[in-house]
Amino acid sequence: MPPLTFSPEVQTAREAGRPLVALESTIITHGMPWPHNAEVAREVEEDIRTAGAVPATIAVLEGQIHVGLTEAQLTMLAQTPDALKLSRADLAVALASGRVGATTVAATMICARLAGIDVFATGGIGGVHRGAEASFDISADLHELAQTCVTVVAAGAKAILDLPKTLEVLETLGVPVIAVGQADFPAFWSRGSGLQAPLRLDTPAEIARAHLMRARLGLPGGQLVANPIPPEAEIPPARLAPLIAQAQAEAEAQGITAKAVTPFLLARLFELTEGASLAANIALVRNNARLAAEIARAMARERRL
Ligand code: PSU
Ligand code: MN
Repeated sequence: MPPLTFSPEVQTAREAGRPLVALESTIITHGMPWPHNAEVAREVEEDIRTAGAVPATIAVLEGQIHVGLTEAQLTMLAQTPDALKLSRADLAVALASGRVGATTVAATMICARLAGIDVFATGGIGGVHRGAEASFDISADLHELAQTCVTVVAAGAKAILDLPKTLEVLETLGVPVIAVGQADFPAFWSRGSGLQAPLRLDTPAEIARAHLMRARLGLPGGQLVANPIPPEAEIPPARLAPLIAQAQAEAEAQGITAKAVTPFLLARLFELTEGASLAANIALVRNNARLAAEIARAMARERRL
């Protein structure tokens, strides 16, 4: 039996068969600065409740996968920047050694599947980093999407990445990349990337049916639902491009590698945009949470049909 601990709210929802939405915790510990991280974590949970589903923020504490965090656990985690950043490779070690760990997209997908949760909302997935042809830095999130049957709602992949290569790898791995409401693959802080998304669906019901159809076909893996940032919150790509290039050059000059790369780039962009990147990140996560709640509700309805 996997070491799962459900919060009282999630336990009650499970017993009542209510739709659940998983949330990750690396965005809290490594993606946003204190105290914004704690505020956002609470707001995102509330957005899901308002949209008629139940939030389950996932983290590793005291040898258990916690599915749903109490207010105290959430605040504690938000003030633990040295929590481990857990991907597929790290999950068992963190659990076996009783460490505090925040789950990335990959690890959250694994935990959500163990907990029977089909839908998960985050900001942006990890992907192929710029310069990956030399560094080999390709996020484990992509391989997880290929093997774990959870629908991940994100604003595309983070624009600090090489988006054309990220789409190529997702295609190779057989991951459905579904843009919502537009043809363009979203670029996290910006609505468009100039790259066509391979697939497009415009309603939560269609997305839910596609998830269930994959299971009926016996296909492993999940789907990436790429939901553009709301128009009023987006940062134009032309404003971001030089700042991303600068942050990237600094990361290389400082020898930042492996798990540290994404947190470094996000933190530098927060400084270089004077907080605008964080405001956009918050808006897009909340937007993804609302759509994920709709998809989870549609999934529950489709299952009853
Ligand atoms: N979305 C955000 N902020 C984040 C992340 C997602 O808005 O910080 C995290 C997720 O946990 C994702 C991770 O899995 O960034 C990617 O890390 P890497 O590039 O090291 O795989
Ligand atoms: Mn990486």
